[in-house]
Amino acid sequence: MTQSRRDALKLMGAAAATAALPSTLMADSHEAKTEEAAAEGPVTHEVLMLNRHPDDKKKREVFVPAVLKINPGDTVKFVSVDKGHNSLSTKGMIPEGAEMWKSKINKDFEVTLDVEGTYGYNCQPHQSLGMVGLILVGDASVNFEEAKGVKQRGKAKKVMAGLFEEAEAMMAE
Ligand SMILES: [Cu+2]
Repeated sequence: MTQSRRDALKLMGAAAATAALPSTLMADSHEAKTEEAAAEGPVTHEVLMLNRHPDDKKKREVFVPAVLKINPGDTVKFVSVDKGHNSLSTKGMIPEGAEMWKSKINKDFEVTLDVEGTYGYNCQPHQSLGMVGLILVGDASVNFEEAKGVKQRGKAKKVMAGLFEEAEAMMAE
């Protein structure tokens, strides 16, 4: 073997070791997080129904947070902070075997999500104004592309596209 080839192999080995390191660490921390969550048991996450986004007053009629990542068996509580809103699952945007939901306007509402996948929902009076949200339950990839392909109305088209981008980033973490 020539010296330069040996050096090249050494470099490749070093590169491979470096590349392997962060993903190993990530897998470990992810595992630890999952175990921790499992040990805690199911939890309830709040999604606020608001007339204006607290960080951006220009954003009107919003769910906060609009993208939520939870474990299967967790509960999502939609909190009726401002009047005139509700939450209902969007047709074609929940995984197979999951149940649709629809809450009453001006009422808090809880839904427990046991089936893994991506869930899209909206506020009935404000859907076309872009009041929509996403919940990622466990392995959200199950129906992610299918949910992403569902046609959105009015302003929801742009908002939902942004939420899917956010969700993709969260899933890559
Ligand atoms: Cu609304």
